[in-house]
Amino acid sequence: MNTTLTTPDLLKIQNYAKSLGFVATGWLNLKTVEPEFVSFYQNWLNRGYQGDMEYLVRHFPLKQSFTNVFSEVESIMVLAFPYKVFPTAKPPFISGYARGMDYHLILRKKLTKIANFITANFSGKFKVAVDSAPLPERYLARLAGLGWIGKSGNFIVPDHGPNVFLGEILTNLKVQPQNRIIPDQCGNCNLCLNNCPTGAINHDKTINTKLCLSAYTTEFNSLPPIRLHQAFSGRFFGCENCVSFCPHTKFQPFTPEELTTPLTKEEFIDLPALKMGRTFKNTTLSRLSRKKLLQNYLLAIYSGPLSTSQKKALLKKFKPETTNHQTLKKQLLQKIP
Ligand code: B12
Ligand code: SF4
Ligand code: SF4
Repeated sequence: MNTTLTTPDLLKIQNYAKSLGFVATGWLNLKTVEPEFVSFYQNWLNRGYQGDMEYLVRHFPLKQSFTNVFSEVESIMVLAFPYKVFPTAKPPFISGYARGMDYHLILRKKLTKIANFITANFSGKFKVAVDSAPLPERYLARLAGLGWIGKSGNFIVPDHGPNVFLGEILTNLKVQPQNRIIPDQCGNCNLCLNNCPTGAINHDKTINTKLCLSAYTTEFNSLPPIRLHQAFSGRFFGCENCVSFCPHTKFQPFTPEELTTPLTKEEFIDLPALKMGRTFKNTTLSRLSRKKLLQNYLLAIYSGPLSTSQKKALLKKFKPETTNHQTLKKQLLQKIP
């Protein structure tokens, strides 16, 4: 018979997680998703809104049962970890979530610490997950009572905001049911919809990723349609208007050490000559290939604040390394007077 964690046990684990910096935690004793979620997600895929992210189609059947991630799963602890964002985008813009060390590495380490704490105190086996496992993380976070899903699709933790990462610990321990749902607090606010630079946010809280600048700078290899070029406005990695305009977002200043990853303006301009492997080592940006980063570079140079002659000179000097670079260089130069 597996151990059943009681409310005081969960509180002890929650306190430990808070000591490691997590701002919200909750538990679920579910093994599968509800049928309503399956049709909602299928409908999103049917509209082709996953764009280049074909892996989402492959992951969809796996997402429906959490036993696909951990065969012995009885309960899931869901956790939210805060990240800092900028109030405004300044080129070359790198989203707050991607500044500093790769969050997947940081969170995985912290989740493993908590899992070890659980095992030491209550026994049990576990599997930790952040982002890339086939789990519907926002769905789980809502059911675990951490917060609500905003109109932007972002998951919002009350008193903290949408600027949180989500992570999970799947265990073979049973938990007393918690039944905690936080009501939606968006009300009449539409700031995310009104400030999305491309109108990528649908009215059912989903994203059309074929219009999303975050998708084009972090996930897609294909080129954005020409009509979106200017909207990049100097973005190099990620976009977070739907996070930074949210009134629930808590802003905290970055310390100088935390700002070491982002490039200076001068380094950025010289990016093709930089040793990227060394510059971006262990950071979220290291998840992208040099080819992809150079594609982002061209768009950021074109749409950023440099003078027309500087842009023209940099684009002309750029030596394409892929056919995408070639096409993009041509498209962008054609649009500069
Ligand atoms: C693919 C992906 C993307 C894509 C698509 C995003 C999207 N909105 O669909 C792109 C590249 C655009 C993206 C961008 C970003 N992402 Co992203 N992304 C993912 C990933 C890998 C899968 C998301 C997915 O399946 N999308 C499809 C939609 C339909 O599902 P969903 O977004 O998960 O959630 C919907 C359903 O769950 C549904 N739902 C929830 N409960 C219920 C219940 C019922 C009954 C029903 C019917 C529906 C329902 O409502 C949600 C909103 O539509 C997750 C990690 C994961 N494994 O889940 C991270 C994740 C969602 N991303 C994250 C982050 C941080 C971001 C960015 C902020 C990064 C940035 N600054 O550039 C932006 C935010 C853009 C936005 N508004 O969503 C965080 C989210 C944190 C948060 N607080 O919400 C996650 C969870 C990663 C992590 N582990 O922290 N992302
Ligand atoms: S990340 Fe940017 S482009 Fe994508 S939905 Fe949010 S505001 Fe719109
Ligand atoms: S900006 Fe407003 S509408 Fe959008 S998620 Fe935040 S509170 Fe909700």
